[in-house]
Amino acid sequence: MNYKIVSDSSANLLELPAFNFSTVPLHVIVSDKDFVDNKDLNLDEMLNTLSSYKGKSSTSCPSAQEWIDAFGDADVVFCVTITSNLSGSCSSAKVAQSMYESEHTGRKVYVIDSLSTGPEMVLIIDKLVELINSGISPDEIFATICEYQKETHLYFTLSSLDNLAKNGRINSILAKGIGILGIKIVGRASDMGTLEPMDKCRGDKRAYSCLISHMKKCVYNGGRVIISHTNNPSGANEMNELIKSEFNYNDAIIMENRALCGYYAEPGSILVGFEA
Ligand code: X90
Repeated sequence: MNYKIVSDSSANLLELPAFNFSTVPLHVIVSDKDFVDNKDLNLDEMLNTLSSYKGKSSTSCPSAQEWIDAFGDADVVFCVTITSNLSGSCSSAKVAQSMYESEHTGRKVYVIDSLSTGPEMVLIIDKLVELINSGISPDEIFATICEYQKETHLYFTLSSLDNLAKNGRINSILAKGIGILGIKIVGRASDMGTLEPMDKCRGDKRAYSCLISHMKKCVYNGGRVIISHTNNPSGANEMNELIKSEFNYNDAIIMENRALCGYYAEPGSILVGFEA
């Protein structure tokens, strides 16, 4: 059986070494420019355009046809999307699923709503690779991944909530004051796949140790960690060092946010995906 994993670009992954994988881009639209979140994206250009542009900007999710094109000719597709509570990506994937399955008898698509984004999607994708390679059946893989999702989390510190508020992804009252005077928000992806604020902190250092204290409350106990950042490699390293010293963890994987996560998790932000 020919397996494929397909995710949308909010996972910040372009390829998976030694696995049949494709990604479907979301779009960031600034003025008349469409930044397609694929391998050709010029992230610096996007961030520079955004910082100098004061008008409206927005994002859009993949169409069902884009998902179908990415499914290719696989017999079994595991499709991982950004949270359905903040994006239409998962709905498009479900439309693609029923079209693909009805056009190709015997083929099967499993849509996995990450209820999250970025590094937590990478944890799910890595676990899918492990499960597929273990040789268990597709239905068993799906059931196991649904259980695994209960153990994975996404915590973050954000430097601004402007783009989230302007695009109606959070309540705009929440966004007030964040970013001004170095106020950072520390939050997490809720069980429903929405942005759940946990604390407000002044300055990066306080925000990082605040995030660590919330990880402790969540009974983080040395599982895998993946960190992504927007234009903040030093912050990501600092967070990695803190996690290593506080929890005796080896080393997190550090990744850069691409267009979609970089647009909403504005420069200076850090996302931490971990297994509890
Ligand atoms: O369909 C679209 O246009 C995409 C909309 C995506 C909106 C949310 C993106 C969040 C990106 C920000 C911090 C993490 C929040 C996680 C909450 C589940 C990253």
